[in-house]
Amino acid sequence: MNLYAILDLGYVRESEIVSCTKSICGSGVSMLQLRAKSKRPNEILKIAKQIKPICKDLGTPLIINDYPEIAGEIEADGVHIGQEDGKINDARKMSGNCKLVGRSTHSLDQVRTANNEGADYIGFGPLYATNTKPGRPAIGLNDIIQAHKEFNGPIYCIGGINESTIIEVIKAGAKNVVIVSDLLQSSDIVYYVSKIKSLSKKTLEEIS
Ligand code: TZP
Ligand code: MG
Repeated sequence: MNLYAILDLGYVRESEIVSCTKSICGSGVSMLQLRAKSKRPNEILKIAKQIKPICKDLGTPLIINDYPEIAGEIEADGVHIGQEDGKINDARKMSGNCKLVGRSTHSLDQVRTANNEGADYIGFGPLYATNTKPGRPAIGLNDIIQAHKEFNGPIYCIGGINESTIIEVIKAGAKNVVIVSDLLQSSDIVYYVSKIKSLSKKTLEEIS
């Protein structure tokens, strides 16, 4: 199970960005996304420049949410775009050919489209309603297995995943997950990630 973390600046104070990035990158997550919905592009660029060397030193791929140009400028490993953010190929070009272009999907139709468009990975959710993405209805767990049949690449299940829900999410067929608020609000991120990983491993062993 790969765990994809998001440095969502709705949860992390400016003064904690560096220490939080270090903890996340040292915790064994597979990727880190910078997500800053309420910041302007020039502020996001500044923060991206700050965290890029940390991610590089610790070997964690860095993905920039929403802004292919910023991903290109800092030579990030990837860019993540939503349903309203244009075509995968356009984002790839705008990012100066980033290695990874990811897409948020909320239905099986969107999974199929992302597959046809050549998304490198997708987010699939929100599985549960979540304050991190207010107003977006939960899609539930029923389509996870089918989504894996429709998409030829990694699927990161997302939305409302935490220490309690991770077990049923894995039982429903999730292979990789994104956790935002529960991870960022934990008192010890390194310990939190190891706990999620061991819960997932145990659950996978039980169901296989
Ligand atoms: N896209 C779908 S749900 C979500 C995003 C960015 C937020 C997930 O956050 P959390 O706090 O893990 O529920
Ligand atoms: Mg977007």
